[in-house]
Amino acid sequence: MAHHQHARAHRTTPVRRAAGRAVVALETTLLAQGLPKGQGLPLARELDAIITSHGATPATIGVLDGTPIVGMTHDELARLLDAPTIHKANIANLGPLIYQRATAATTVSATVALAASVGIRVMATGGLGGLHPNLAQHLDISPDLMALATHPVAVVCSGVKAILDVAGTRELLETLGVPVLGFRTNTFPAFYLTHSDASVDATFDDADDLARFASRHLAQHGTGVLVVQPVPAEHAIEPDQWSQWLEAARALAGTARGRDATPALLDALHRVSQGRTLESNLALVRANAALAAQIAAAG
Ligand code: PSU
Ligand code: MN
Repeated sequence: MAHHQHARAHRTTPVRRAAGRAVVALETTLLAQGLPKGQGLPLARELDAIITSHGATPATIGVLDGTPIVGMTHDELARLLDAPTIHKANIANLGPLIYQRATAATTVSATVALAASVGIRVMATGGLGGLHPNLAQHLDISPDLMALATHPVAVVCSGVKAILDVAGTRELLETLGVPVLGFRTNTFPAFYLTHSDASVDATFDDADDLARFASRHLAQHGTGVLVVQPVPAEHAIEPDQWSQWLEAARALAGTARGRDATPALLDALHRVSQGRTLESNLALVRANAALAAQIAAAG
C-alpha cells in the first residue's frame, strides 16, 4: 500500500509558470552538463534577458526532487545546478526519474515533451543530439530525433554537434519526417562549424515568414520542425582547426559512452581549445535564443 501511495504522490503533470502564447522553452542539460560548473546560471540569466528583449517569455525546464517544472525560478534553477547528482533526463528515463523523485536536467527530448504537454511551441538550444559515429560498432542515437518526430515543437539550434555523424543525423531527420528549416543558410550547420555537406529542406530569410510556416506545420501535422542557423561568423571554428581539436579531445575524453559521451567530449573540447569551443557554444546559444523569441513572438 505504501508503494501505491508513493506512486500516487509523485507529479507527472509539470508545474507551469510561463503563461501566454509567446513562450520559449529552454533546456537545462546544456546548463548542467554542457558547460563548466558555475557557468550555467549566468548563461540562463542572459538567455532570459535576450528572450524578454525580443518580446517573448522564457520558460526554463527541469526536474527538481521529482517535480517537473516549466518556468523554473532563479532559485529553483540554482538548486538544480547545485544538486550533488544531476541526472540527465531524456524521453526514456524522464518518467522513472520523476518516480524516483530525482533532480534532473532535461535534454532537448525531455524539454520538448514537457513543453508540448503544456502547449509551448518553441524551444531554443545549442545543438540537437543525433547519431553518434561508428554506428556499425556501437549504436547510439539521441532520443532528441524521436521527440521532434512526435511532438509539435519548433526546436531552434545550430544543427547538430560536429562530434556526431552530421550527415547520418540529417538523413535520420528526413526518415522521421522532420522538416529542416534553414534561417539564412542553405546548408545544415554543425554547431561550432557554420556549414556541413548536408542540406536543409527550405531556407527562410525572414523570421516572420519562418514563424508562419512553422506554426502552420505544427498545427497541421502535430509533429515538430527543426530550425537551424549557423553560429555567428566571428565565433565559428575553422574546419582544419576543428579536426585537430576533435582528435585531441577524443583522446582526452576516453571511453565515456551513452549519456556520458556528449558531456565528456564537450568538456574535453573546451579544454583542448583553451575555451574557444566554449565561447563558440555560448555565442550560438545566445543567437538561437534570440531567433526562437522572434519566432514565438511572431507565431
Ligand atoms: N546544446 C548545447 N550543449 C548541450 C546540449 C545541447 O550547446 O550539452 C545537450 C542537449 O540537451 C541535447 C544533448 O539534448 O546535448 C544530447 O545528448 P545525447 O547526445 O546524450 O542525446
Ligand atoms: Mn545517446
